[in-house]
Amino acid sequence: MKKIVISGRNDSGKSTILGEIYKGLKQKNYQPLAVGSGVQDEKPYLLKGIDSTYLTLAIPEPGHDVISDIDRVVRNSVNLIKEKNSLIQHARKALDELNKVRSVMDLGHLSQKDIPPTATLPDVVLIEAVGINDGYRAEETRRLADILVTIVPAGIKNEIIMEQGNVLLDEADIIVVTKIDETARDVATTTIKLLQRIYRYKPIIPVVATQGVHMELVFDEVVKRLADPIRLLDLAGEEEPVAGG
Ligand SMILES: Nc1nc2c(ncn2[C@@H]2O[C@H](COP(=O)(O)OP(=O)(O)OP(=O)(O)O)[C@@H](O)[C@H]2O)c(=O)[nH]1
Ligand SMILES: [Mg+2]
Repeated sequence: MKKIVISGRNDSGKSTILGEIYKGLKQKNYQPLAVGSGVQDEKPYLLKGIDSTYLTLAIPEPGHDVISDIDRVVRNSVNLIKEKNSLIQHARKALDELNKVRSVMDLGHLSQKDIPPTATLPDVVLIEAVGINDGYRAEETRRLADILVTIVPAGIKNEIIMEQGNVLLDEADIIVVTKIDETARDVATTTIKLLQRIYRYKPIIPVVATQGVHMELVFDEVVKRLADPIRLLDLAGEEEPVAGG
């Protein structure tokens, strides 16, 4: 399963963006599993409509941005969903059996509708990093991510962006600039221009995450990276007619 990691400073808007990306991926028929890094993340996730089945918290040790054994957390969550599904399937079978007995005894059928449907298994993981207050240097977060989305609040000090060793900016796949609605226009413009000057070839997307403004641009970049290029190549090959005889 591919891991999308949302990194960035404290209070930069990571949970809000994660919730938005979750919604966007659901609409594109993915089923993400959301992994928060602290109790403060739970409420924004639920507000964004993340189903509690697909929500888990994994709190890193102090000084760390993400937990080291995230794979275990993901495996546990998937196993829980599988167990629940298996209970549901058993309940359905049991009710079928009971209804057979009731039918022999001329009693009415009991309805299956009170048994919940089984849950789809997740196919992509969305992880929120802690955002320790020292800028964008958490290398473990970069290593963990298949797709790294780094969040920069529009009002951030320029010196922080220009610090050396900001791996989470230097190696971000997508940079999202948040809170442009509550930042003075000239300040936001300066931040965006500075990022564009340093990271010429990266997507740098200004958004108002709380209102979903420009979030579709973020989904497009994420989905583009989720699609497996090898598989796409194969498909392209199948469609091409073979030239000559
Ligand atoms: N005006 C405005 N507020 C935003 C935006 N994005 C997030 N916020 C607000 O900023 C606050 C922090 O947002 P979160 O998404 O919780 O930020 P976070 O980075 O997950 O915070 P921590 O996990 O606590 O580090 C909340 O009150 C959000 O409603 C935005 O684009 N515009
Ligand atoms: Mg958060």
